[in-house]
Amino acid sequence: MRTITPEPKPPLRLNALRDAEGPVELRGMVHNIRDMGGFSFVLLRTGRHIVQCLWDAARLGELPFRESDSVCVTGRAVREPRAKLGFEIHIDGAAVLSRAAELPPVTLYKQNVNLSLDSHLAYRPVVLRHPLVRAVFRLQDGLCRGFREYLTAQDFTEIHSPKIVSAGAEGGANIFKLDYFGRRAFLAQSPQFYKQAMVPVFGRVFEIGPVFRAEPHDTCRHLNEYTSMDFEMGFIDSFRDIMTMETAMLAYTFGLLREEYADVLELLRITLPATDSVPEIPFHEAKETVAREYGRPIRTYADLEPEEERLLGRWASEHCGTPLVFVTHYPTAARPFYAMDDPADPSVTLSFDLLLDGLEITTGGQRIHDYESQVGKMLGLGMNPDEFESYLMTHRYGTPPHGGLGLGLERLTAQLAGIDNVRYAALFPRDMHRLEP
Ligand code: AMO
Repeated sequence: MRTITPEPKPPLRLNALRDAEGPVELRGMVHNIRDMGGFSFVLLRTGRHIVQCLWDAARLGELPFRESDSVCVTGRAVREPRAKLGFEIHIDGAAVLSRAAELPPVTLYKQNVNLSLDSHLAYRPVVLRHPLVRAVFRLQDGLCRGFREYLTAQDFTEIHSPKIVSAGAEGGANIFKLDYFGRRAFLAQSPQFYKQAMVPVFGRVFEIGPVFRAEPHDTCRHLNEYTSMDFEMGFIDSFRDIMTMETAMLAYTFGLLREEYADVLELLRITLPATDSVPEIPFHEAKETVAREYGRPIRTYADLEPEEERLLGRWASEHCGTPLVFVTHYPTAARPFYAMDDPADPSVTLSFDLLLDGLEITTGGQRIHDYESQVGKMLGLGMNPDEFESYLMTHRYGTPPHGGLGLGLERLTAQLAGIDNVRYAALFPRDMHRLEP
């Protein structure tokens, strides 16, 4: 009888290779071959690195592989200061593990990807292999890890809420409808109802998951499916507890990136924002500051316009030494029915957005926890509380003062990496025109 023992092959670590003496074995994909006449430089792409190898044709004969093949090479690691990693592998032998049927349609070994948005996304499965492109998703890996590790350490419990739902949580028309065995259903716009329902269960919860927005917005900021990083916490004293938690989470995450993703930060030329004192500015004051500082007339008090957000980012960088800025007290009319109004001025809510470099990356705030108040606000908005019976169980059967936030993973990634279109920060973006690849 065969059995499986839990001892996987250890992942290939660069240091082990670098310090190797004697034979080394390396599996990877042929990234590029440069014929130097007599010998060739073979760049092997592993899951983390591009390793320079040397193929001596006089000794080994013709190359048995070509670009994009998967190979296993054996050889010796030799110190070589001119190689990017500080060493190279002198190949003694190679086995082809898998052959590509065709050469890639895009060059993956040039410094930059010079493709139009359409071609880039059409060839996405291949373009993602480019070192600069895949670095964006290593960054994303670090961001999710930071969020998860920090919140777990703060006693948050990770949850997974349904994405097929019977009612929208965020209001508005931007919701995908679905035929669910003959009944009307929707794709979740956010885990809002469920994370609130979990506060009386665990006190603190978080979720990293897909959400769906049917917004017909063909902009650089909107996706129709994105990854929402949400948390919700009970027994708060104020909505500022949420802002403090987010700032601390970001500080932790940026520390993790500095420690474990330094190669990614370098490749993408990322300077991480300062998090030691993030400014906070109320909505109306934010509008007036932008108007005063940059001469942009206020056109509406309904919401912040994208240009105002951009200028506010500039203001934070110029005056506060960080591209991060919290805008607080959004107008009640601009926030969903679950937002708590400010008792001191019910025309505004105890809510906030966090902007990074002039783009909203987070929305959050305190929620209504009192049953009568929540039903009252729904009625005031012309909603039928009967349609939200299961959501209202949270309030009816008791829930502590609580609040939380939703952070858009792709927007955060794009802003940190200086990417001007959020599509490039989604592996396989879904927008109005793209369902493939
Ligand atoms: P909101 O709708 O503001 O709030 O979304 C929260 C964050 O999600 C990101 N985001 C988007 N990213 C890409 N494409 C989109 N179409 C898109 N829409 C939103 C943004 C935004 O800040 N339930 C609340 C959050 C909460 O209060 O807990 C919510 O979903 O980064």
